[in-house]
Amino acid sequence: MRIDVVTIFPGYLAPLREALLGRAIEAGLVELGVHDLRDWTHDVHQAVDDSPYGGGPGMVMRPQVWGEALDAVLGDAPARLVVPTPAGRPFTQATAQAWAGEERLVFACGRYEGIDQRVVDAYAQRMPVDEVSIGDYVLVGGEVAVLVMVEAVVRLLPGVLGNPVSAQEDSFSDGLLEGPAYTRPVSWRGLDVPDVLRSGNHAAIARWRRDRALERTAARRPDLLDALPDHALDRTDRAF
Ligand code: 6GU
Repeated sequence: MRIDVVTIFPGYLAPLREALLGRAIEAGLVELGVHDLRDWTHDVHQAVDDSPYGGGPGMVMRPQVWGEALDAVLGDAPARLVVPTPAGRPFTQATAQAWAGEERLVFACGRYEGIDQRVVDAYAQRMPVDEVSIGDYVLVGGEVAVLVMVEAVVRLLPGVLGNPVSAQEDSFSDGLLEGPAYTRPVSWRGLDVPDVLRSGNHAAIARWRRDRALERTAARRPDLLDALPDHALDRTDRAF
């Protein structure tokens, strides 16, 4: 997969080259390009924003500079364009799974009050464009959202995680939150590992884990339980 990010703060994306993502790049599983939007300005001040038509606070990013930048970064290869914005559709695990199947993702990070809408409208005429939000809170710009989304996507690519079963058993992949996990020692600060996990009874362990996942989901994310299709719950599940 090829990932490009256009931003006025390229340094913000440095963590993409660390740890799991850095190894995916070194292993050739992901190619990453980070581009400074100001490289496509022509004025001495390298201005990327201007005041909004209709008035109001804040600044809007100018369409011409974004157009030149995206034309250059996109080239002719097919790609999906992603514009992070708190006004976007929610980014979810399902979005990450869908994007993990793409050849190429290009992220356009806006700052200030956003990017002139005509940029999205123009590119949407020739390629898939997603305006997405990572949650119901407001960030200063799209850069941190890109870190979140790229990490969620790249860990799903074949060969990136040491153990592919971890991606299959994630919270959300079965629509439930994951339950608690334990390791040695058996007793710590007076708290013991649940006996069932040391019983060797695999059916009992699976049942216990499922019950804890259901219990936690009911307590923390009742919306997820309500959204489960009927066939996702068995008869023993229905107590929760
Ligand atoms: Cl994608 N961008 C910004 N600026 N704020 C956000 C967001 C994105 N998602 C949630 N808040």
